[in-house]
This record gives sequence, structure tokens and C-alpha cells, in this order.
Amino acid sequence: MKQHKIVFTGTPGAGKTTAIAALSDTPPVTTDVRNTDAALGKEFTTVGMDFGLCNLGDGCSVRLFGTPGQQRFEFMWRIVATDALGLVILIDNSRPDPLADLNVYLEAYKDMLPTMNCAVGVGRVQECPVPTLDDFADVLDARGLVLPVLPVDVRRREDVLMLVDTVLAQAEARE
Ligand SMILES: Nc1nc2c(ncn2[C@@H]2O[C@H](COP(=O)(O)OP(=O)(O)O)[C@@H](O)[C@H]2O)c(=O)[nH]1
Ligand SMILES: [Mg+2]
Repeated sequence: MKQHKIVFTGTPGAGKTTAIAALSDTPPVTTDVRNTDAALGKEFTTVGMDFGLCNLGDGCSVRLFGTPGQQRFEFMWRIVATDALGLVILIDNSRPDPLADLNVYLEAYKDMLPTMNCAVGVGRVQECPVPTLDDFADVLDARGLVLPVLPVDVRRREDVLMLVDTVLAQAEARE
């Protein structure tokens, strides 16, 4: 069976743990602990990484990894993405500067991106329509990158699957 590795990254609260749980066939392995960082404003936060498995049929399955979100774990972001077929960058559009958030991840992964299959998922666009998907495309364009930017609700399995399919389609196109 073909088994691919796909990594979800993004700011704390962007929905990495939720997305992996939505797609995983098996109960995902998470390392969430009670949050003691008041600045984060959420009850649980991921200190290590998430892991899930999803059988896509056609003899193909994906191993889903989530990076630890907080920037002090940045050294792990690249380690987790080693050997990955693809990367999904999740953006929380309700944050103060979502375009700057995207740039943080584009910078962290800049050596890998030219050869990495990658998609950007923008969450909470209904509540927060600005910046627009075009604005994200402009940020990518400024770095010479052409990547799909999709609206996503990480709580919906179909949305997360769409992101994974987009990454897999890029991989197939490269073959
Ligand atoms: N109301 C609302 N909540 C959302 C939306 N997208 C994600 N969430 C919530 O945002 C939180 C994301 O947390 P989590 O998955 O732990 O993020 P992580 O830090 O990236 O792992 C979850 O509680 C989701 O239910 C959305 O579009 N609307
Ligand atoms: Mg998490």
C-alpha cells in the first residue's frame, strides 16, 4: 500500500489538531495539555505533535502529522516535515495579521517549498473575510510561489480532505 506523509502546520489555534482528528480513521494521537500560556487564550494546546492515519482507498493512505504551533518550537517544524510528500499551511483569518502568519511559515519552510507539494487553508473566512484569498495569493506571488489557497473549516472532514487531495494532485502532476 502506498503511504504518504502530509504535515499540517500553522499558528496555535489555526486547527491542526482539529483537522487531523476530522480526517483520521483511528483516534488521533495528540499531545495536547492544559494551556498555561494566557496569551494563547485556549484551554488545550499541543506541546508535541499530532498524528493520524487516513485510508483514502485505491491502495493509498496518508499519515497526518501536525507541527507544534508555538514559535518556540520552530526547530521542530522542519524536522517534522522531513520526507513529507506535502505540507498544509493553516491560517486563522481571525488573527491580527494573517498575512504575516503566512509569511512566518513560508520563511520557515523556504528551502523545502520549491520541491514540496503545498496548499494553504484559510479558516474562519466567513466571520473574517479580510484578508481575502487573493491577498494570500499576492503574498505567495511576492515570493515567486504559486500554491493553491482554499477556504477551510477544519471541523469539516470534506474540507480537510480537499486540502489533502490538492496536495496529492500536485504530487501526481509532478510524477
Ligand atoms: N467557530 C469556529 N471555530 C473554528 C473554526 N475553525 C476552527 N475552529 C475551532 O478552532 C479551534 C482550533 O484548535 P486546534 O485544532 O487545537 O488548533 P491547533 O492549535 O492548530 O492544533 C478548535 O476549537 C476548532 O473547533 C471556524 O471556522 N469557526
Ligand atoms: Mg494542536
